[in-house]
Amino acid sequence: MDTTLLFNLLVFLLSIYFGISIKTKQEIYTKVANSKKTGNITKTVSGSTVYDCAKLCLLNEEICSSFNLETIEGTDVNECQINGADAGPLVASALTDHFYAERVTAPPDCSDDTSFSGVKTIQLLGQEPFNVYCSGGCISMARRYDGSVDFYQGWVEYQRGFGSILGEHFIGLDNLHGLLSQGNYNLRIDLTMWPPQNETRHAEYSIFDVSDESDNYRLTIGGYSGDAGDSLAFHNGLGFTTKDRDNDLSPINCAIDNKGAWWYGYCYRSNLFSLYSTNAVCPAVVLVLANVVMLGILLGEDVLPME
Ligand SMILES: [Ca+2]
Repeated sequence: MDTTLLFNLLVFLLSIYFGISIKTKQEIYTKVANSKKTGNITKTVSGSTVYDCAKLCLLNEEICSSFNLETIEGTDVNECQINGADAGPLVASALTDHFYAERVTAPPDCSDDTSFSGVKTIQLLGQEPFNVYCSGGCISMARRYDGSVDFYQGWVEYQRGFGSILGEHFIGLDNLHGLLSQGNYNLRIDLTMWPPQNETRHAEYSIFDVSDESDNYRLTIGGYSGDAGDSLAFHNGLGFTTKDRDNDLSPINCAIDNKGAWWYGYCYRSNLFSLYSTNAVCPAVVLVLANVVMLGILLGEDVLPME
């Protein structure tokens, strides 16, 4: 059976869950790759992420003018090295990136203005600014409502994001990972059934994280609430699979077999980036069975035929 998506409106929104200390100082750290500063290292902390190290620098301004993040040779462990004002010049270093502070020119998400709806430029730590769609303080992660954008895309397209910010789009896995690394965000998914029902349901998750490329953008999902049913729990802990990058648990490529891209396992309970059926209606059989399988339908589970 071809993939069935019994919804005509699909919106993913990210809302900030806790405050972010990094952004409150309105500073951002710009990366100089493969470089380091030696001398006047006022503090070192092993096992740091770039965000941990930036926070440490912000909280210790009197001893921090910039910092190195060095990968300890032969491991994937990073060491944060805080440089004071008297550190030496930048020198080349294969295992180290250097970060220096600049004033933030754009906010890190949409939470600064919950009344604003529209396109906003945001900027993540050490990255170039990019545009997102804000709504009620939330960031739009993805939106589908007319099938105008092809979501059957490859790995690179999913990494970078695609579509139109004002129309159908996906924010991109790298942007998503960067956003979620800033703090704790909620994920909210709004679904609308095809005519004639036009009913809406939503699923909200208080635990949502996506790891980086080296870990195949692994999904962490939990803390469900809502009335759409929890069809994402099945996908917790799984890597992302596209038609040209198979990270699923099946001997076949689930993305090819189901014409989508998702955190597939063997293979899915939800498949929201699969084919979009235009001009579809819910067939009568759905009305009859809706009470039984509605939860699955609303998260795009492949349980019923479609006209
Ligand atoms: Ca496979």
